[in-house]
Amino acid sequence: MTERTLILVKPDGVKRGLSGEILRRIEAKGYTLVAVELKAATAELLAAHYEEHVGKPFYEPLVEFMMTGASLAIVAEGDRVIEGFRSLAGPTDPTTAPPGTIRGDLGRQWPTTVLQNLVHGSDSPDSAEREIGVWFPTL
Ligand code: IDP
Ligand code: MG
Repeated sequence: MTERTLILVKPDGVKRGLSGEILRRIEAKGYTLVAVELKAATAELLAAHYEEHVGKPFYEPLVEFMMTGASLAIVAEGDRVIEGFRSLAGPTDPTTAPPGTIRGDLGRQWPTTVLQNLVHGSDSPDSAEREIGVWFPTL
């Protein structure tokens, strides 16, 4: 089923100049880019985006990290793209994410203890719809 997902190249990825490489992998897989925008997230935007993590021990450091620079917000479309991009991204911890994945090939949780793992991808159709609305209110 054709669906849409919200992908972020997080500030670590943008700063390291990996936006192009990550877009390349999304396109090489065959997904269509619907929207791409470099955007500096506010605390309010991040509270809406990371709704399910508010109150967790890593929430404050995560928001601080996500405000250290702009993120590249992407809406991609394709058959099972939600699941497919999470597979391209790899597991949350970049140190143990398998080679071949974005996090496994390009990330290594450095230089802080917060998981700077390069990308975000929506994890369900409901999250995708909410997150697309948060980053692209006009879509
Ligand atoms: P996901 O991005 O793989 O879906 P989530 O569990 O949704 O992982 O966590 C959201 C983000 O919060 C992660 O991508 C990572 O940046 C950060 N994070 C998750 N767990 C931890 C943790 O235990 N310590 C620090 N940061 C974490
Ligand atoms: Mg998540």
